[in-house]
Amino acid sequence: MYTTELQNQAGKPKAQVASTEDPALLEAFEARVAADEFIEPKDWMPEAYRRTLVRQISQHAHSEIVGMLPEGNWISRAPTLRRKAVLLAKVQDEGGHGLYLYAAAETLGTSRDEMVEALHSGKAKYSTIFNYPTLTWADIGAIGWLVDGAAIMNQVPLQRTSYGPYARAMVRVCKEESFHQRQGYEIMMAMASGTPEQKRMAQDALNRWWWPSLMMFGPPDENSPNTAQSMRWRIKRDTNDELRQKFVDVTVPQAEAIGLTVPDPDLKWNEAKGGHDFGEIDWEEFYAVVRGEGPVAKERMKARIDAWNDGAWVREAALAHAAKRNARAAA
Ligand code: FAQ
Repeated sequence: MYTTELQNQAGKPKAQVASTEDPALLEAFEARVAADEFIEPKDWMPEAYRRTLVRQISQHAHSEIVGMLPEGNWISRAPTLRRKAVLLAKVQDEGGHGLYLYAAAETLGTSRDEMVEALHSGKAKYSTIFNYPTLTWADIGAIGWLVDGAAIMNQVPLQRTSYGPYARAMVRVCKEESFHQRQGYEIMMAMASGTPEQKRMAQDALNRWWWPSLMMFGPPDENSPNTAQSMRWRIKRDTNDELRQKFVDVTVPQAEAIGLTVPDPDLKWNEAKGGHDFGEIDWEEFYAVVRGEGPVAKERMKARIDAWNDGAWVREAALAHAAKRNARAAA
């Protein structure tokens, strides 16, 4: 018997939970993780490790898929053909990321249908950031710059996460996200150096997307129930607060370079810590959005459920086609 330290929602150790898993297997597993070896689908792993991975990877996949919606709204309204083609490619990439991630989660023994059902029933989460509306074209710039920027900050370390299929999926995802971040920043750059009205739109988008982007990294470490264990298992390589700090430090000079102001009166460089101090995040807003009370949460879920129902005939046709081909091959 061994014990696993769990943490409650306040991030404090909650209980020592007895496990009936074989201590020798557990010890070998932990030694492999400590040696930075990848754990692969057929390897033995503790059930709690498997559950944590399914939770994180499937939520990550859902975020990519729901994340297509805010930008998808703007494909038909992009200001030029070039912008339209780029946005179309970006949104398509996000769909691809969702599919690699669902495939990575499936290697842990959970089916795509189960994951989709968990999303549609509200059981599974997806990133809070996608519950905010995209009001102007500048929002598309802000999403690429800030949301993809935050996603990369979180995902680059995940290329070294301990579960092999997740780590490998992240390699391609990060390459694509870095192109997405640059296209967003380029939109912001063009608008910030455009007409006064365009600059105003860019600043307004930064004002609305800044704080929700900081929330993407999750609750503060002291209130993060999963971080400590996920760090021990090397699923997470950095804590929520460490990544949030890095994001602020990288992004503030980018805003300054294009003449935009980060909407935080408490933001200032702290020489001693070698990073920026920044204002308090509205955690009540964060938890409300996590609970499904975000400004456009209902629209987002309706769009996904409608797409799933409207696509039923495609899935049925593909299955019928596969069955026919198999029958022909067997004959
Ligand atoms: N939104 O104990 P922790 C993208 C939940 S991809 C909603 O700290 P953990 C690409 C958390 O699940 C963006 N829920 O949890 C793109 C947990 O609840 P649970 C997505 C959140 O897992 C760009 C509870 O709070 N990226 O943007 C959020 O250790 C543009 C307690 O939190 C990933 O998913 C949140 N922001 O750390 C697409 C990256 N934060 O599950 C389209 C992979 C926390 O116990 C356009 N995921 N929660 O019921 C991770 O790195 C981690 O899961 C964290 C959370 C850091 C998100």
